[in-house]
This record gives sequence, structure tokens and C-alpha cells, in this order.
Amino acid sequence: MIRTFQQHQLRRTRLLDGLWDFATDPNNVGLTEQWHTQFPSASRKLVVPSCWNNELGLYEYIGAAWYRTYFDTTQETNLRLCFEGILHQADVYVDGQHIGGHFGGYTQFSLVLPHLAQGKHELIIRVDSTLDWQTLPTDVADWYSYGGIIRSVELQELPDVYIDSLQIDYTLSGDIAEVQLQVQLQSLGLSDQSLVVNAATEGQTFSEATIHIAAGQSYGLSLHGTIANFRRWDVGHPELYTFTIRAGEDDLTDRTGFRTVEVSSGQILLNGSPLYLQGVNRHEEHPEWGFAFPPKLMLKDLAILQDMGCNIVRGSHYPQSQFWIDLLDEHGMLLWSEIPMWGCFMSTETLASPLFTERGVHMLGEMISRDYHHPSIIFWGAHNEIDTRTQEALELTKTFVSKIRSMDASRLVTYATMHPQEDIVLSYFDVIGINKYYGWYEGSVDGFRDMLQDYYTNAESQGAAGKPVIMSEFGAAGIFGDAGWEPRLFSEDYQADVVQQALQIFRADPRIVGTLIWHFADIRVDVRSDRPYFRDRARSFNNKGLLNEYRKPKLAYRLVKEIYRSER
Ligand code: ADA
Repeated sequence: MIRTFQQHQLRRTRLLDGLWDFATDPNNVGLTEQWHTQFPSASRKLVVPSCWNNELGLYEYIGAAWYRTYFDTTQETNLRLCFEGILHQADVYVDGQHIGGHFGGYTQFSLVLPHLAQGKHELIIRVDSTLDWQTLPTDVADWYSYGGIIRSVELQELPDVYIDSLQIDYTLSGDIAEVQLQVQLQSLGLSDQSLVVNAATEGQTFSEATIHIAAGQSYGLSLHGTIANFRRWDVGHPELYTFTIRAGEDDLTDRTGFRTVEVSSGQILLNGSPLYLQGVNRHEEHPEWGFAFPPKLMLKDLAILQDMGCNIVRGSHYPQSQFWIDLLDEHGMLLWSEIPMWGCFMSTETLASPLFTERGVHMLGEMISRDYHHPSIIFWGAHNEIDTRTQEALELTKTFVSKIRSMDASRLVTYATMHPQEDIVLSYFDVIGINKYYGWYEGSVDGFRDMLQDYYTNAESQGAAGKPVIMSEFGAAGIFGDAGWEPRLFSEDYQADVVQQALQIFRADPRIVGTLIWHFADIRVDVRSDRPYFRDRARSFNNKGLLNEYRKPKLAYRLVKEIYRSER
């Protein structure tokens, strides 16, 4: 996996990233012609990870495509293939056999191949980037429909008993952290085994266990430890603890930071102190790389966020790379993480679809289990801009929020509403995010004042008064370099005016605990002729970035930096 730290010392891992064979399949003949056993000869090479839409001739391609590579095993081995992100449907074949599939482009999955014979193996993946009304996102999304293997592919050699998962939980009291490590082991062996499982962090050893695991079975155990005088993770104070589990011949290292997040008297408290959140929304996207965003640029994006004076970023609108979240952990920057809910604002049909709900619940599960340990994440976002005035949205909200709370009670649950004045789901959340675009889609910036008043009235009528409010999206488009003497629509001046005035209103309202400007940088948008949406997106970009797509600052960036770095 591409992380900022090493996860295994004992388990052998290797990345399969590099040049793969690649063939598009616009008419979907690959399944009938069995391309998984006979890869088409008319293929080309493509780098993994990448998005195919960044290649010549494939800019507009949405549909199926096939990828192939090879790997060797020097002896009979148990293998685990880990896929960090494939947009959107993946079907995996090894040596002609279908070994598994996965839907959902922004969460990782893995497949285990027990006792794979020694030799050269062929790995073929059918990827389908087609979206529709029941997918997350739907086929209407305000970002580019990239397809491909967007994140790394890793091959791991597993011993007969391996560590399947680790969950680190803790309770803090005074300067003592009580830590519980839940370890799930899996046997692939043909005979029972006894082995020692132990854990350590920073030289401190935890309780140790000798376990007996039956052939082919799984085994769960928990190890405990106490850390005295622990260091708290906080904004700008990225104190992290690295835990290493050893189980027989296998190991796993993961990392967390100790901190508390709660809501009290209309405030968000981090480690007991009120937080005022200053940030932006950020897509993990770049015109040259699409969603296969390189680590080098992540470091630069982070430096820009710090320069601007941000303490939070919203991972709009999907789980972002683990490398990015590792960096946020390491720099004391907060994160709002969510699943790709986009395109459900026009009708409730999608919200009522059982398949859509099931996919959403599954993605929430995958996001939370992948990212459970990151101290930077303080919010799980359940959905974005669905029609939260409706019964369908209410039912979906209940299902999503209970899924989130069943998996993680240590973080706050939020969402982004575009109907704050009539919203009926407020009471299910800890924090309310409001997306509104006065000064752009609706009237003048002053409209924010009446909207907020109406929201507070609505919240009161639903027993949700006093919940902390974040302005989770607001902004205006400004084309980079278009400046003048007057703030015309689409100019840098107009955008800067809207953002500045809006921030003044929000910062003066004590019920608002944070602002997330839409958006960090301009992003590419899908405006193909068969897609009637977003025809107002000049240059085929959402131009509401404070930076352009190549991270050059606009006027609004400089003003926001001044505001975010000043006292409220
Ligand atoms: C919405 C949406 C964003 C973006 C924005 C805009 O609030 O959540 O993804 O599309 O509007 O620019 O209109």
C-alpha cells in the first residue's frame, strides 16, 4: 500500500504498479469473447495507477476496459492482492479464473489466493467506469467521469496464519490512555497451529497471548495496554503512536493518535477545547493525473492548505488516498471524510432504491474500516445535497447514520444540506453542514443572513437547535487571470468579493463553528454533448477554486489567507 510508513517487516509485499497491457471494450464483447483467457492482441500499454481519460484518444471514454500484468511466485504461496482504488466496477481474474469483484471506486479491497502454485501468473482486471442512477456517484456528478485503476495494486505473501485486521480503540482519562487492540487472524493452513501474538508501541509491550487456531478458521482476540503520560494528537500537534502486531510469522503496523472529539453547548470540542474550523473542500484531482493523484502533489497541496491558514479540509466527495490522510495525520490537519453521494438532488427515486442504499452502506463500511485509525478524521459525512425535505431522504439518513454509529462512536456524524430551511433530517446528526451559494446561484451574498435565520427557526422546530453549524460549501467561479476594474461574473474580483463578504457574515455568527470554501482548486467537469448538465462550466471546469487546476493562486486565495490568518 502507498502509505507514509511501512506496514510490514515480516510479510513480503511488492507493488504491481507499472506498465500494464490495456484494451478498451466499448461494445462489451470481452465477456463473451473471454478476454480473461485470451487477452486481445490489439492492446496498448497504460501505467498503473492512472486514469485512462488522461491518455490521447481516451478523453471521453466511459465504459469497460481490460488490464493485464504478470507476477511470479518462486514457490507455492498464499497471496493477497490489494487494490487501493478502481473506478468503479472491477472484476479480477488470475490465470483465467474469476477470483472476485468489487463496486466502488474510492475504497480498497483485497482478494486472497491460498496455496497458489509456483510459477508465472497472469492477472487480468476488467474495469467498468459506467455509472447510472443507482451508482455512487450517480451518472450526474459535478466532476469528471474518470475511469481506471487509480491507485496502487499490491501483492502480499501470506503465511498460513495471517493477520486479517486490526482495530485500535482507546479511552483517555487524565494522562493515561487505556488501549485495546482487536486482532483478527485467519488460517489458510491445512493443519491446526499454535502461535504467539503480541503487540508493541514505542518500546512498550502489551499483553501477549498464545493462541490455538484451527485449520482454515478465523480467530479474534484482544490485547490490552496502558500508556502513561501519553501525548495528545491535536491541530498543529501531530503526536502519533505506531503499533506493531506480531502473530507467528506475520506482522502488521498501523498508526493512530489519541484525542477526543465531542459536541457540547453548540461547540465542537477537540481534546475538550472549542474548535473554530477554517478550511476548504478538496477533490483529489488534477488535469494531468485525474484521480490518480501523485504523492508529490499531495505534499504540495498540504503545504498550500497550511499557507492559507486552514486547520481542516473536506474530502469532497469521496474517500481520498490513504497517503493523503497519513500526511494530514502527520501535520495535525483535520479531515471530513464522506462517500460519493452526488446527483440525488433532483429526484427521490435514487434515494428509495434498495440497491443504491446497499451500495452506500457498503461504502460507508469500507471507508470506516479503512480509515478508523486516522486521528485527523473528526467527521464522517453521510451524504451530500440529497433532497433532505423528503421521507426517502429521512429513511436513507436513518440507515446511513446507524451504520456509521454502529462502527464508530468516537467521531461526529455530519452531512451537507442544500435545504437547510426545510430539512427534516437535522436531529440525526451531531453537526450540520450547509451548502449555499448566495452571490452565485441565488441572489446576493446578503441572502445568507435570511437563510441562516430560517435555518435556525427550522432547527428549533425540529428540536435540533443548538447543533453546531459549519458552512460546508459556498463560493463563486472566477476564471484564473480574468481580472479588471469591476467585479464582473466569472472574474477573479467577483469571486474574491463573494468569498470575502460571505466569510465576514459567517465569522460574525457565533452559531457557526466553521467554514469550508468551495473549492480548493478548479476541477475538470464532464460537459460532453450527450450530457446536458453543467453547460455553464466555462473551460469545462468548475472554476470555483481559490487556485486554478495547476495550483496557481487567484485573488480570492490571497484574501482568504489574510482572513484565515487573522483573529475572528
Ligand atoms: C454543490 C456540490 C459541489 C459542487 C458545487 C457547485 O454544492 O456539492 O460538488 O458541484 O455545488 O460548484 O455548484
